[in-house]
Amino acid sequence: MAVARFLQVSDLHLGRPFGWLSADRRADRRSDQRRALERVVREAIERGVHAILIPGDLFDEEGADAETMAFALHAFRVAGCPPVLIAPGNHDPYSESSHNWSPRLLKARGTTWPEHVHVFTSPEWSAKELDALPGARVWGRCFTSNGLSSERPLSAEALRSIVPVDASGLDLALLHGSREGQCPPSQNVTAPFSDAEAQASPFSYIAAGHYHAGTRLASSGGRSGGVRLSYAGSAVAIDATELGAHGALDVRVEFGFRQPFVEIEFVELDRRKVFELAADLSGASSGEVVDRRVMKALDDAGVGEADLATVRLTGRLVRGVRYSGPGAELKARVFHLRVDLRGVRPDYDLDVYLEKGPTTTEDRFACALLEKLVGERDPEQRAILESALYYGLDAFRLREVVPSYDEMGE
Ligand SMILES: [Mn+2]
Repeated sequence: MAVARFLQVSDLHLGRPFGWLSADRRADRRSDQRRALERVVREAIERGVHAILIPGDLFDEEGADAETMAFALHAFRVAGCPPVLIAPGNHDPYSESSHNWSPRLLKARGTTWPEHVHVFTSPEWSAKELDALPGARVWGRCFTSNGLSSERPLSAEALRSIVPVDASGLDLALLHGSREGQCPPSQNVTAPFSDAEAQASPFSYIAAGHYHAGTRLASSGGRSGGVRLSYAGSAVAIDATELGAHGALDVRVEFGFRQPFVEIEFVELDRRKVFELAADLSGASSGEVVDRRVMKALDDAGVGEADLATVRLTGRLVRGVRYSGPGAELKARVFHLRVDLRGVRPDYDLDVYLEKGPTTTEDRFACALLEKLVGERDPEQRAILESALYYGLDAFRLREVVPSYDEMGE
């Protein structure tokens, strides 16, 4: 019996601009991504894995900037780094004209991927054998454009040419695509496959990329036992919706004696965590009190200084209290804070306008918008009308309008 060991990491999105972070934080986050990849190489060496598996989206886009490319091309040039197998995804597809992958274009710039880095350059499945692991084959396929693909990479047709060597042999796959029924709301379906297709495939284990949240599929028999497929998720969180911990997977496979058995262990890579919290500002008598409520929500949830948080405020803002976003002390509490005020409503008694009928300009304005609101069913249109109503009333009552009923960040 042999034990094969791999480190699976994907969706690093190196070179991401991080425009949603404040300008002085973007470089830090890009540096976090690079540290994560360096850590992958270190962990791979320390754990003695047979290969690093990267099922797609190592880069954020096809023509990565020079600094990102220089880093990536050197990241694996570390003594003792095991073979690295890369299956380009929809963000960093392979083509002859790709500045990330094309050997010809890289050579023209006087560089190349190291010998031990293998890039799958065909959209058809092809295999790579590992010298240190006789009897094992790692299969991969690549994206060739960044358009969404409806091709089914695990259909019987796509897998026709793959014939397992023997029942105790090991066939692994690197697959960038979408497990049906599991697509996060912020992502697109591309290269779709069903759980049934994954279970029926000739692969003992499928290292999947594309989804930024980690998920796994247990084997229901067939070619292997244990875990049949898993997504490591993004190596570091790419946006504020990617909650929780992010990292790689240590994949261990017993094979060669009986049917392969697969176990995985999560390896945390992101030094920051992403949180989404709620806080009620009802009764807060000043902006500082609102900040303290947000601060308490952060404390209660155990948010660290290095972390990122979205805090959704709810409740009714006391009349006359202005809140135009977090103050300096609160901003300094975390790496990134976004305060969402869309759930906040001011303390205006709207029924009064409808009861007494319009007599002043303010009344006529309020009644006109309230009537529109009553007739509107679309939630987005309702939200716009509501904001317009409250901003208008602010203008009449407080003689000023500050952004309060929208989203606010650092
Ligand atoms: Mn992708």
